[in-house]
Amino acid sequence: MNSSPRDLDDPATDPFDVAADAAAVIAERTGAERHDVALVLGSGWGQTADLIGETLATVDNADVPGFHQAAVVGHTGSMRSVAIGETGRRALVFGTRTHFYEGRGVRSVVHGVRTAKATGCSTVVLTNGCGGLNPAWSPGTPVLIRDHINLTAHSPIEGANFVDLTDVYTPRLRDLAREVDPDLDEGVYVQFRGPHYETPAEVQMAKVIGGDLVGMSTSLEAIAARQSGLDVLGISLVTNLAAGISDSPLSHDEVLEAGRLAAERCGRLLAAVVGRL
Ligand code: 8IG
Repeated sequence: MNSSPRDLDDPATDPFDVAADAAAVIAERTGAERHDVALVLGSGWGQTADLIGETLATVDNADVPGFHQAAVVGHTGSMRSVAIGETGRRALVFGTRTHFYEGRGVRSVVHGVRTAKATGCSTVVLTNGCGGLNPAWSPGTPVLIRDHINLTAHSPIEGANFVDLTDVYTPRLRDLAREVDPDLDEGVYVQFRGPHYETPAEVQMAKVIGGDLVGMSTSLEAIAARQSGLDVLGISLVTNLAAGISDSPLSHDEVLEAGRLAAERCGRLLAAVVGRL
């Protein structure tokens, strides 16, 4: 490999070259020439990939160009190559993501998605933990992402490159998820910068502009995925009611607990969807 790895933050670096470097390391370490689907596990989703199939290799993020250790408690700073049942296909499971609020720049935020494409994936499943605006969504409810509103004021796309976002969250994949779990609701995900949660007034704003879910990830990654020609499935786990929707204050412990409670439903959903892609 390169003795001096390319620096993703250097404007002179092409981020797609770093993704290609990362994919080469992943292929070498996992023994898999290609992967077919990538999953990004957000808050509350940590254990949910276990039902997809057997883990054949685990690679530390620190060993892969452009990747970083986990910044969030409950996330895992490694990626796994998982056999998708008996299909002979492979899933690349990212145990954590880089969030925009970490200040590493938007290239780092979308590096996993670009690396997924470079390993051969045609689909990425983006999961997250988020706040819900619909009081009927009790903590632990998974919700399909139908569309998003990106309030970060940033884009992962560089230059005059006008990527169409009409169907960011591939309709066929949403149909597939609903076949697996007919009770799944859909919603519009609003990405805030964070890392603070919203004020109740900001949550009301999200509602007025058409949002159903509030979080700190996913939108930028989904945009980069569409630029790369990947199909996208987005699933949020409502881990808490958004600020002001219920009377109680928000805590990360509540987030982790909701994840534990929802792990079985979410795990079955992921395994079934990935098995049928
Ligand atoms: I987990 O209520 C989780 N992540 N912005 N708001 C935002 N992000 C979140 C929330 C939330 N819950």
